[in-house]
Amino acid sequence: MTSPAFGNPADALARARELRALIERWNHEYYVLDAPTVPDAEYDRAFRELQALEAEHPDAIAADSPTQRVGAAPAAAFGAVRHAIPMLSLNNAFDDDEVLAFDRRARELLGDLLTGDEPLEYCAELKYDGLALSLRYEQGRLVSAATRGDGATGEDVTANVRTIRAIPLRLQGQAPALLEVRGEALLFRADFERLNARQRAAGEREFVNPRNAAAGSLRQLDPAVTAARPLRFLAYGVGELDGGREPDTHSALLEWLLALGLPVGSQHRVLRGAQALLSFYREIQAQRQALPYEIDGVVYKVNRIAWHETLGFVARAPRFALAHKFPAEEAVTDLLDIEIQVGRTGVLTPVARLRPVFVGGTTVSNATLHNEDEIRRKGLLIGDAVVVRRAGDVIPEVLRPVLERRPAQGSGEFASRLRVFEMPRSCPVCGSAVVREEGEAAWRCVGGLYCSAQRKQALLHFAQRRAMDIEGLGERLVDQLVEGGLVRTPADLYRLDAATLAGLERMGEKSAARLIAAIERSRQTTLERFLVALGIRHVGEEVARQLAAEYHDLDPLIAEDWAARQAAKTEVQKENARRRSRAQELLPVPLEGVGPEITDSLQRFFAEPHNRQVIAELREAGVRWDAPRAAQGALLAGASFVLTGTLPTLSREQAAQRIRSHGGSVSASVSRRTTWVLAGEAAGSKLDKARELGVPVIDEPEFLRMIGEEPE
Ligand code: D41
Repeated sequence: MTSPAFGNPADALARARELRALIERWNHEYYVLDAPTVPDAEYDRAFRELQALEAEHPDAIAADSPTQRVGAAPAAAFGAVRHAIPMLSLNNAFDDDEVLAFDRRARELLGDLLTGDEPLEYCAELKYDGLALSLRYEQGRLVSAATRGDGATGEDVTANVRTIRAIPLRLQGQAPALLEVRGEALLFRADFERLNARQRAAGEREFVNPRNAAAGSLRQLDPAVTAARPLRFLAYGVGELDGGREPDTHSALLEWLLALGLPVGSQHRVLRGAQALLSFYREIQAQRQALPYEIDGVVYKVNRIAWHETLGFVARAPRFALAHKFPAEEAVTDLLDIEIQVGRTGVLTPVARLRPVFVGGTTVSNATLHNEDEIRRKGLLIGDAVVVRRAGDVIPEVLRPVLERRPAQGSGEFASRLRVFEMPRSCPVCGSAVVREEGEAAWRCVGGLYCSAQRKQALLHFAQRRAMDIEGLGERLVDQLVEGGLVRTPADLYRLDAATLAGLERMGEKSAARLIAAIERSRQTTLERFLVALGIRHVGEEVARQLAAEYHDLDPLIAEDWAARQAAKTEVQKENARRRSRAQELLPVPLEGVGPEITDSLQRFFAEPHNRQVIAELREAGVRWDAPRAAQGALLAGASFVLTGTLPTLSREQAAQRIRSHGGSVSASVSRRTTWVLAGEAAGSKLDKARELGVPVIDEPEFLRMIGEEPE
């Protein structure tokens, strides 16, 4: 982390003073009040900036600077406990190079203890994101418990720890006369969710994350409150030990603690060499979200305990261990603006425009805010500093404003810099009215296909893979087609020519020709896909499948009296209820999965003349689907196909669809029963198998001619 360079020592001093005041306040909020106002990453950044400043200007270091101690003094409410052996901190690594340097240094220091270039053995474990605790067992009984505090002195939390069921009051088996166990107190995710639900129900303040909830639960003045909190503990080491023999390796130590009845994380592993550590890191990172508790990295420890002393310490951190941290999942940035996106069905979605920020391993600059209630619930103002979270592959989320960054209300700065978000009273794209329907969170533009935003989204929906599958018709192209007035409805797509397309931005003749070919191919589809493509509200793939299976063709769907159909269905359901109570045989329910919301939507869609017009135009343009069963062409009836390799123009799905629509079937492997193998580029073992069994092999052009289509 870089600090702004302060050439002028007076500026450096002022900045250092400012940072110290900030950090002290955050420490107090975090350690004493259990109510942090900034994410850890923000704290770390300020801390490192102060460290860097003090390194550049040693005269700027004050004896009471937060950099001169670790952690915080114990709260006065709990008795102080001096740790007989200090609880050290861990050095952090944020990238691979730091891990390699750690390994190199350890090997150098161990020198002759290692033979030749044999790799150093480590025990790797998870870095639990909790609160460090020390537990003292005398003659196998729990006698005291203390928090880490500043490493030298912690708080006596014995009464509270005794209420934690995850911590044994008596050890099992051969316990030593004195054993000080060190580990982390934490809350599992599921327990945290339940705890917050309970807090909510009781009208109490919710916790920001499991770690703060764990800290808050442990540092309760009333042990009865701690007892009601589902705290856990995971052991990772030993402090004082008397009257027992410490195992030779850290991995054996963990096994020993487990045998004594202490909870130990299940993921520790013995590894040799730095590359193995890096693989472990990546493996755990991939599993991170699936773990029952939060971790913020992994920890590597030289496995042979006798070598820990040889390696020694730097400041307050041992040289035998290293914490390899994951990228922070939360960061603070500015909410620059809230813009409105209009979706396919006209829903107005507020989207946060953020000052780009690196979080969870990527740069985030936008995040959906869902709807206006969500913005109000979170209390966000445009111009706020906000906490952004991106965990794993989950979409980024704006969690909350950093209230302490907000100037006092009423001051001039407040008025000029911060703005309350207002949902627009008309569509920002087309100017049509917006309505909020009863029981819905979203505002909707009533402009329909008059609204160019909805038109664009409708076209993208029409062309998507699950619908008409027009490859290459992406967002940028649709923008140009709609804005240039070239395309208004999906039917217009079938009137485009290559010359027009080639004139568009980022379009060469080749890509124009490819797109035209893709549009051509999409004419042959299935009723199910066509129904999905129309974008009728509530009609997705599953509903489309049911409708296609029941109606076989579009005209009876258009002609259907959906209200009557729904009424008839309700009658059948009532009749069935009567029959059920009399244990009689039930009648089949028509369109089982198609409820009134869907039939209403179908009724409304097909009643709209514009929609019927577009459907008619699409049919005129040659869009067709597999004919109703009775009249189905039996070109490939009874033929069994196997597809292999990449075909020149058809996707696998498109080829399979054509085979099925002509009465053939597709199977995964070649056997004597296979009629044809349809092979493309880079065909593999299936092709060999076909040759072996003498199954005829055809290519795409042959296939297309077979079903009466013209190859390109
Ligand atoms: O999971 C952890 N948070 C963790 C913390 C761990 N797995 N191992 C640790 N090992 C140590 C040493 C090597 C110094 C005994 C630690 C910590 N320390 C630690 N926790 C809080 C400060 C230091």
